[in-house]
Amino acid sequence: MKFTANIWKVVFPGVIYNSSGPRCTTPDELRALWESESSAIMMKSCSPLPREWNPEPRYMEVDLGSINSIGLANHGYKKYLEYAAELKAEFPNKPIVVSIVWFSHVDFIELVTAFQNDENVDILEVNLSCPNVLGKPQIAYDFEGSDELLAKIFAIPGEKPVGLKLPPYFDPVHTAMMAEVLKKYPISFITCINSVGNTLIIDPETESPLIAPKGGLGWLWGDYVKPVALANVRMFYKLLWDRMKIIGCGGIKSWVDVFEHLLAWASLVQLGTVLGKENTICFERIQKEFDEYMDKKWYSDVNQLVGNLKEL
Ligand code: RRO
Repeated sequence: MKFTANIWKVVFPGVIYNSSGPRCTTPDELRALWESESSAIMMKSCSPLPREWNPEPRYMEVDLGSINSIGLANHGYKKYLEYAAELKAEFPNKPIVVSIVWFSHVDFIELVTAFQNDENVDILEVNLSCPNVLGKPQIAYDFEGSDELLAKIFAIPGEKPVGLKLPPYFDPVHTAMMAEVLKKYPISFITCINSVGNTLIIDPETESPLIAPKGGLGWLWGDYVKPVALANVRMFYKLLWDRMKIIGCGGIKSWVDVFEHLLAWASLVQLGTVLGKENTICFERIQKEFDEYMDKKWYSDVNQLVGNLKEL
């Protein structure tokens, strides 16, 4: 049995799709996602103008995940409007989700307005957790700044669901402070979590960091971050369960990770590192494994599962 999901009126044919991460930047990569079992097409976070990739090596896989400093490389939002039109014409049944990054309030307003007015885009995910203006914290770690920005974003007219990609919070007090801000706006969903930032992996053979940019400091994904992601899904569930959905992201590479994220309260999940490692075949594999397990457990409705973690 395959569960479906929805975010407002947008229906997802399954609960598993890609994160704004590996393999979703170029038209070929997006086409491959359309042709896969991914239940939506999430595009790479985009900015007003195209941005170049950071110097290589900028993305490295290790046994327990991956580290990246891609540098918000993307083709600029106007190209993603074009890609959305091409793909939607050919494959109308999968939701198209755009991801928007922040440099200034003006940029965000331009992009949100353009995507809200575009007929091919279904959902907007605003990335509040990317490195932004030099010397300032990530916007989602600045609660007052997030509030000001969200007031502007949610003043923009539009029918499409708008959600937020959040960084991990490591202190429940911070999670609660952010939840108070989020409660003020008609946010459709939050995606928990973006990568764990500013980490360092060293290769003892070469005595060097694995990646080149920023002296080797990069963003961590994969097995390393799953417990952090689950804790964030669960903490926000307790604060926001009656207001918005949560999309789980972090360390999902098999059916059991999907299962755990849903138990914590995710309604949908996104795949990142595993998509980088296995390519789009991972959707078919994980979906099949997950469906089989659901049948084995006699679950027939996703709501029998979502949020039903049996706390001790
Ligand atoms: O492009 C990146 O370096 C990047 C982004 Br925008 C993000 O949101 N998360 C990440 O791990 N890398």
